[in-house]
Amino acid sequence: MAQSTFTLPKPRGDAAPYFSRNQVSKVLHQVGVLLELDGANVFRIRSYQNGSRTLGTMNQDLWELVQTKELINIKGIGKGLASAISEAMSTGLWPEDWVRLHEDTAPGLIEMLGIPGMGPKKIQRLNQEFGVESIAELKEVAEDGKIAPLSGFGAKSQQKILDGIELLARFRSRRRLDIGLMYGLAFESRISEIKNVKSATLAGSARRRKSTIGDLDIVVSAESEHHAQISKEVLSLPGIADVKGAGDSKISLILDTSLFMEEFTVGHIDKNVLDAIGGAEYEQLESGGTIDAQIRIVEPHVEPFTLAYFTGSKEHNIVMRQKAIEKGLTLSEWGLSPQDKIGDLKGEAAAKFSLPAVEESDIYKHLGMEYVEPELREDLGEISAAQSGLLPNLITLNQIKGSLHNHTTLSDGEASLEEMAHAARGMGWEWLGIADHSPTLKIANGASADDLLEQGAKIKRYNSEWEEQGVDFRLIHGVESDILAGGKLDHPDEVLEQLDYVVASVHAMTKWRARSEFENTEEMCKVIDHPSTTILGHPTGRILQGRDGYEIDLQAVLEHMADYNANGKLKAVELNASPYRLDLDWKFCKRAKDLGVPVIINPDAHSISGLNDIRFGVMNARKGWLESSDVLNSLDHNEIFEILAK
Ligand code: DGT
Ligand code: CA
Ligand code: ZN
Repeated sequence: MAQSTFTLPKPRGDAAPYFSRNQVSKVLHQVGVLLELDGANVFRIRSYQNGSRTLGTMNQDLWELVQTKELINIKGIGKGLASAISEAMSTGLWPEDWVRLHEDTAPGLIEMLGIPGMGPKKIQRLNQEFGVESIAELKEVAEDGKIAPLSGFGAKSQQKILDGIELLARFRSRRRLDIGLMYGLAFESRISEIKNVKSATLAGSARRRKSTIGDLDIVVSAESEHHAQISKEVLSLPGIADVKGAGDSKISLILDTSLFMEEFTVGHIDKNVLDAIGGAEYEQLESGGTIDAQIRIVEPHVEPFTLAYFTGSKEHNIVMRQKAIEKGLTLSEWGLSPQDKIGDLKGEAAAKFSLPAVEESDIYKHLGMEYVEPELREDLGEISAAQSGLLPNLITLNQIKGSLHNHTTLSDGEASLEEMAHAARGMGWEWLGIADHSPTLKIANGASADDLLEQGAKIKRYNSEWEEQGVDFRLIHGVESDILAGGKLDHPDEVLEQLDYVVASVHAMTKWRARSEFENTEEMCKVIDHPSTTILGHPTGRILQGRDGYEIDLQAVLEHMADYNANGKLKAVELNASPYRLDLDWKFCKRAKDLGVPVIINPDAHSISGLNDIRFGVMNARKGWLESSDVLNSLDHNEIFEILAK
């Protein structure tokens, strides 16, 4: 969390002004918080808060105000503050009491600021009452029920603290792919713009498109004489909350949301998902979030090896090294060298004898393999496939021609049918399936049968207009039917029969999560048996960083669906592309493919921008070995109508 990284900025350059207005404003804010944690006088705290706000929003040049001694006349900045600021900017030294506050405050108290709903005042009080100095200690007193009796707290607020601690822990360990990529690509592009940088590439789990990201790994290529300069410039980029270690070839950082050019906001989240992921406090967590980043700077001839190494996975690397050994070679992050030439030499020294590589594919070539796309590097059969030329030809975003699970204002979507269709056409799609919620799902404003059928009539009208005009675009009419008790679908059969397709989804999560795997699997198979069910929506109900799905034997469900497909009846499984879900998990994509169960990648869009989530679905599908022929999205509009009719 940004709040956990309270440090005083180091002076920049070797002449005044040593600090920027933003840095000073941030420090004043920090001092205000630290004073509050320390239980200081309210007026003193307020003077720092006001000072920080004033600097943050003013238009004048702060350094000029310091030089002309006019800072003192600015409303919101007291005498003492004005002189402390002037001193710091002129000398590069922060006032001693500020330094002491930063050094003396227990880091655990600062960490507690990251717990949703916890502010400095509450933390100070709890610290004073119980002597708690870490989140672990705070958790203990809350679990012992000691917070509830305190005046101003109560049982509810005690529970909220416990929930917040859990949320923070879950949130901190890993970040979702969309968030990881957002930080990773933004930082990658900032580094690429630094002078003398040949390339900067996001590696690690983000490049492999894992559903969640631990930390970011970025590999930078440049001639060695520029490494020191580049390292220095990386350290002065915006968005760095803290530096954990820095040299000419390795930098370890913590990034926060100030990295982004535009103000950080989270887009539309449907209510279901929001509840699972932390409710109203979620946005606070996300905008105060941080992510660790490791940067390596290497010479251009080494870069392909370093990139391959830091792309991983560790498991893939291990097998790659074994394959190298079988060929009398040693593979490392520095090179691929013949064992008989290197003798006892190791690492960088051994790599002097490396076979050449201009790009990663050369490494695979040297080892007698096809190039392995980063998404596949998980040691799940990709290496033997690469040796025998049997790697899949992975699906790409531009092969997507439509999707089948999207919402409009008829249920809980933000955009009308027309707006959604327009947006889909703008993305180059040939068709868009609309599947609004069914009546049972009240929180999602599920549509009545009458309204649903009216929507269908409208869609038919649009389609015939487009056909007449020769427009290559169609709307397809479905529903997202809630799965009801006993494996039944919402809406009477005669209504469902009038639709082009039905996405069957579980939303009664509490009930499904309380049940055994056996019961859930049975019920799911019953839903599949319903003649109207075409697509199984978000098959496990998981919300990444939010909640686990219900227990289910997904393999058994897929096998059940496979029987239908083998007999010419379409039963497709959804890969819900929302980055909060990515459900079907990539590991099951390959299983569906092997069983002959078609996959449909669905953004589950609740807004126009939600359609763009399709790209996360494609990433996940690629990671799961899917080719264009494995997904329904690659069909043209005639073909999709044809297959849905089965
Ligand atoms: P993450 O950060 O947990 O989401 O996952 P990764 O895959 O990004 O893992 P990370 O950041 O620990 O390391 C980046 C890559 O560096 C990893 O994918 C493979 C490589 N690597 C790291 N440690 C080792 C190791 O001990 N052995 C091998 N062979 N490779 C390693
Ligand atoms: Ca990583
Ligand atoms: Zn939906």
